[in-house]
Amino acid sequence: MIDFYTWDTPNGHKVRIMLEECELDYRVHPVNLSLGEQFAPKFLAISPNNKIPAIVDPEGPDGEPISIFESGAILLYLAEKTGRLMPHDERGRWQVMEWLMFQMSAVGPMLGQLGHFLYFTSEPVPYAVERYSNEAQRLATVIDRRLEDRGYLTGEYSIADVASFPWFSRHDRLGIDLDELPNFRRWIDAIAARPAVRRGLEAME
Ligand SMILES: N[C@@H](CCC(=O)N[C@@H](CS)C(=O)NCC(=O)O)C(=O)O
Repeated sequence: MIDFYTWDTPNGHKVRIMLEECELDYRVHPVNLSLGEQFAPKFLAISPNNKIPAIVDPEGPDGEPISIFESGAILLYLAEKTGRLMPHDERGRWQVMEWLMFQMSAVGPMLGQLGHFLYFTSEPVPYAVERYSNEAQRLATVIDRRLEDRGYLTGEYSIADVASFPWFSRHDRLGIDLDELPNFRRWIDAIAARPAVRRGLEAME
């Protein structure tokens, strides 16, 4: 049984979707970010950056317990553990790496900042909203272009899609305009229809 430390946010949803896709047994430990529970010393021991998500797998690769933080690392770990949502050929694996790193370095940070400046500042900051809105729209266009001739980011559904979906599924809330992005829309709808994804997005409490 994997211990899963999370909260209802896109980074938490990525891992929960993956746990559901892999049909792994897991126990949810809510880390209430509004109450600052991410700063508790006990949580810091498994997540040195004080952020969700994190997991503890009692059966690590050597049979000993292992804890992992950073959602990208957790997705890779679970893909390797189960042999799921990661291609078995080397070229395919590198494509997944590219699009996973694209999510971790661009999609998460930029859409995260946009959400912050849209919903969490005490007073409006128009420059920041404009900057991150433009970047979010640009990133969605990158995805749309990538999907012109394929159903998923690397052909087959993989952890690259699992990583980006929970961020982009919030396109309405983030004001991303889908009018010119038919491939992006098709991709969002296809992933949202997966039963494991629906379970992974259920509210925790
Ligand atoms: N790069 C990290 C980002 C994790 C992250 O930003 N988590 C947010 C929630 S989505 C968090 O725990 N925020 C709490 C805080 O910043 O105090 C990952 O992908 O796991």
